[in-house]
Amino acid sequence: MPIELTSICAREFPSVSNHSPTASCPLFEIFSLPIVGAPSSRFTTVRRSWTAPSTRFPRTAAAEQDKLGGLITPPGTGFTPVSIPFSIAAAGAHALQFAGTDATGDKSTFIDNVAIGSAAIPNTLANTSFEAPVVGNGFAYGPTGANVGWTFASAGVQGNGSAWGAAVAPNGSQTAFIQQTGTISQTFNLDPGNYTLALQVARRNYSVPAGSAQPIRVTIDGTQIGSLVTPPSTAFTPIAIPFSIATSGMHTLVFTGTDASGDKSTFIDAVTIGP
Ligand SMILES: [Ca+2]
Repeated sequence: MPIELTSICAREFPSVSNHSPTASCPLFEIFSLPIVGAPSSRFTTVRRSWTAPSTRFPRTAAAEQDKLGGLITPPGTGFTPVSIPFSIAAAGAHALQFAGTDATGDKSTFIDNVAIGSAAIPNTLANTSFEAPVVGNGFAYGPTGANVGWTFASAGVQGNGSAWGAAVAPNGSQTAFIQQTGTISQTFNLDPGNYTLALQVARRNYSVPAGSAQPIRVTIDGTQIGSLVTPPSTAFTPIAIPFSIATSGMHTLVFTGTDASGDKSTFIDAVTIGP
């Protein structure tokens, strides 16, 4: 999410070559902007090549990140990327401020290309065995929270011995379930390349009509990969689907039930993405 900073001094000093502090534009140049829900930030910073009173003085300037790591001191007059992880505990508006810290002489720091990204996007699939949250021999529709990773709709997690009557989980003691046209999705980073998605599926013993299965559509970034996955039995069966990724960055894997008739559910466990 790119953010445009507004300098309170830029309007008065369009040319920075002769910039010097005044009452209306103090030595400490302060930028502020609202942030909403932002786990990490990146920006570039650079020190100004012109300093006062003379070049014999340390040619450094710094902007302080309040509670966001240490002082940022530009190492040179070339722009240098800076990345500072942080977390936000409460929803709503938040203020980010860059402030100079050295009142001696005349030193300035340039800042550009401020960006705030989410560290919540994992580099690999999370909770691939659906062991979180721990539900024991129970189940949970649409669980959320730490380590859950997936987003569930008309779907969730169930444990061995639950009322869902699933076969024993092939990995760990819990599996996912998708009921009717429910979905399970997760967004993660993946580099371009050829991959194989592996998972294990089983149909629920109870179904309406009896003996029917819930076919699952698997998509990456909205495009179906492989054929519909129809569990052949109530026992878990391994499935492998090759797919390729063309662009780096975030990608979204979705499992979707496709049959809204009756009441049919599919269990999923042991999801992996490998070469
Ligand atoms: Ca499992």
